[in-house]
Amino acid sequence: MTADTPATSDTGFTEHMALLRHTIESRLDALLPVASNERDLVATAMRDGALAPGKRMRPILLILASNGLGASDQAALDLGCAVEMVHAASLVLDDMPCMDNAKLRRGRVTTHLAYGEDVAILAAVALLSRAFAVVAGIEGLKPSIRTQLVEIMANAIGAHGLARGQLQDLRDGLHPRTAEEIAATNNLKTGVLFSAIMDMAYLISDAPPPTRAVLQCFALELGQAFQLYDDLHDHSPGTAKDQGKDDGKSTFMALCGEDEVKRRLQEHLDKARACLADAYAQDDYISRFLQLIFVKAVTCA
Ligand code: GRG
Repeated sequence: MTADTPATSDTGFTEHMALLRHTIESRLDALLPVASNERDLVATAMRDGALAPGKRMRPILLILASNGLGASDQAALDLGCAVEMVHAASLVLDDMPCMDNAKLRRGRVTTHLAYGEDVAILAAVALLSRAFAVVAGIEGLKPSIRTQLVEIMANAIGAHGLARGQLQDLRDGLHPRTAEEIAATNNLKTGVLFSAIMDMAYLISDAPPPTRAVLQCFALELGQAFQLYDDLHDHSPGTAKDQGKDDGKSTFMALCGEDEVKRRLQEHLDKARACLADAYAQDDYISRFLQLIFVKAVTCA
């Protein structure tokens, strides 16, 4: 996986991705509550936050990963939508004045600026609660699998997952950190949700047990790569969110500079690709999807 050849030259793949995004967004729309009247601001803000134009990387990855392991489409779709709701909740909270104090997200004004901080917090809580209800309601799964899926999602969000990563980022990020400390925070902020996604894909499929660890290894590498990519583009115009939010923070960009970040990014992408080759006899779509996400990421590695 390098950033040289955009996968968009393959129309079959491009059409498949467009259809997948459309399917995910329609299902997300159907799963989110509809505002009963104009004062129902929590439901409105939930919909705005979750349906705003994001990349849908997490649900797409979950669906591609589980399809490649022979899982049912419907379970993967609903799980993917639940994870997207969790992701949307995390973005709403991340943007709040007590955290990143952002004005722009997904090309739109942030939820707390549009609706107020009270509504933003409540919408994030309600998105999380809806996400768990969606997982609990997925049909055709053994109860023991459904319980594990709920547990995986809860652990990814909680005190040893995203919440911990966010606090480390907010507090420890203000002081100089070692590369290991930054990588550990990045893993918690970003990698744990990818780990949850790959574990969910494994659990709803018939993959052999050794595949599980390989998928986890892939998620770890992807999480590191994705956070480096995010840092690299902190000052890029046209990212549909505020620029320069990492200024003054101890990130890999501050510690090592752009060239080293690109080198590390390429290294993580290469390792991720090796894990994919291990887990899937024939992986086409996941690596091509990642190619789309990381295109233009590495120009000097
Ligand atoms: C309540 C779920 C929850 C978490 C509480 C606020 C918080 C703790 C965590 C925030 C963690 C965070 C914002 C991580 C950043 C992850 C990241 C790189 C987001 C950008 O993801 P993209 O580029 O965004 O996939 P789009 O908009 O395309 O979906």
